[in-house]
Amino acid sequence: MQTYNNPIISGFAPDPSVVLVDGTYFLVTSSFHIFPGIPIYASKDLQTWVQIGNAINRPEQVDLTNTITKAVKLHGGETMIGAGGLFAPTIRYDRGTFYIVCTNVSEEGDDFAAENFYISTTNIWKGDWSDPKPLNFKGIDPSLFIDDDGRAYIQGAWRLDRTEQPYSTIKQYEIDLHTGQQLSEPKELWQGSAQVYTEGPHLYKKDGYYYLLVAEGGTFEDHMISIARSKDILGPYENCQENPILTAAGKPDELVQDTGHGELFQDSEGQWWATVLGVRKVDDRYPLGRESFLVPVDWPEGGWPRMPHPQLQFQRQACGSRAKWACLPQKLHVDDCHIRTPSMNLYRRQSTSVSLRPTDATLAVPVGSASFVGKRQRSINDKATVSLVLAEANLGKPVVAGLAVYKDDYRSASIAVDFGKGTIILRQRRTKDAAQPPEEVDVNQTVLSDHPGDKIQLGIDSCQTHYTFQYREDPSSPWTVLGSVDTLDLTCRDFTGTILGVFAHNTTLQNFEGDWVTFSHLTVTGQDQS
Ligand code: 6LW
Repeated sequence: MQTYNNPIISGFAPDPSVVLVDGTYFLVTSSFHIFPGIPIYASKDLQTWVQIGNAINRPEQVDLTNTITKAVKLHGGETMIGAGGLFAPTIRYDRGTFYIVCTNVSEEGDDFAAENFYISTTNIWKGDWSDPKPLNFKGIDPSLFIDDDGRAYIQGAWRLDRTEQPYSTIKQYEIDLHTGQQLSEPKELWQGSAQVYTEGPHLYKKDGYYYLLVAEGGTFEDHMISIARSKDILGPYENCQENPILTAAGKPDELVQDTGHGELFQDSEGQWWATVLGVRKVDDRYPLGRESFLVPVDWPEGGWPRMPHPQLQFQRQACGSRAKWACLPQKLHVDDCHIRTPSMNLYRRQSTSVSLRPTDATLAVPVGSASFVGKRQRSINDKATVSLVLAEANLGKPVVAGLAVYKDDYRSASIAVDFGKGTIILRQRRTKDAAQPPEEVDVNQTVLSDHPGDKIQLGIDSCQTHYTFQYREDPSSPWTVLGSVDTLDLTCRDFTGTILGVFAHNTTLQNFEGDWVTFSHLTVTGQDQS
């Protein structure tokens, strides 16, 4: 027996999809409006995961510039903050080629607009993913199933033209993966068991049955996984009497809440597993957003799969090679995050520093990209620090630059130097109610010393309940706390997680060509045990 720890991918890692190829597991997650998009993680033992690339890594593949975030009214009447962009990718492999199918959502609610596409590569390590080929359906969450006879089928959550639930239904059509040509009319497979937001389909074949796994209930408190099966790939699909086979609804004592959107897969030894989405919720706070959890699956021959609720730790027979993979070198900057499609000419990399060109786009712009680069927050107890160079050329200029925790254009908080005013400011953008427009507040500020040194250090410490913002002008002196922000202000019903990163903003409305702002030694260090 071996001890497994959860989450397997922490921080901003929803809708995990997995494929096993030659002893290596590859996992992809949603990335919404963040570029590069669709992070790819690899593991040999389902425990140590390394980000090896991003499937959307060239701005020409998918344009995220106009990806908006907006308040969306949910079925139950609540409002959520819905990010657009890359939703729920599925990864599959067939005879030497990896495929990812995905949706790019550019509007939500009444103006729902989603482009579905697939990309492929024969070398996942190199990361030269193709340009997207379109998939023809109106909906989200495409999946791909390749049958033993080589025929390929796209499943997806089709949006129904009505305002009543089920709102969406699972349909399927056959596709020629080489040309992208649709080979059959979409056919409805199943409307789900609960029939509320029936989404996230994945199809599997086992013991003479096709099994259709879906997410239902919406991605928050009522989220769940349900399953149906049929002897014929076209249906009819029979509902499992034990549905939902996973949910946290009605289980307030479970730490991992909102569980759903999952993937079933076998390890090299034939054991079944599932990766599922969940949040670590304490007093309504889940600062890292939706994350990926692993659960063992019991799937007897001819029977239905059963899975326990995800725990932070569980025992299970070791799977695959026991090789620990911690020593696999992480590719430089593979985990960088930009807001929407960036202009790469705003960034200059040196070995331990990055320079940003200040632009008039703030972290709050609803479209376009601020001058920002960061890393996903992976630990609840995290520490981000950076040195900001106080260049002569910037002093007195209309530039605000610093370190931020960024959720979306509705919510962020930053500690920054206002070069024009000679101050250090803690500024927060928040919305107490997703249905209300966000407000911007200066939580605190102080004056930069008369004779500032070459650099100032900025830091953000996080824990379950707070982000604490601090600075020091002399690296050998203790940190001075400027203030703190409640993590609740960055959490509500939403899709994304938090990103810690640096930004540079030109505060004039004219196209002021400011000097580069240089940050050195940006570190984001997780302090969590697992
Ligand atoms: C995704 C849907 C869902 O498309 O949330 O949790 C949506 N499930 O299946 C966005 O991640």
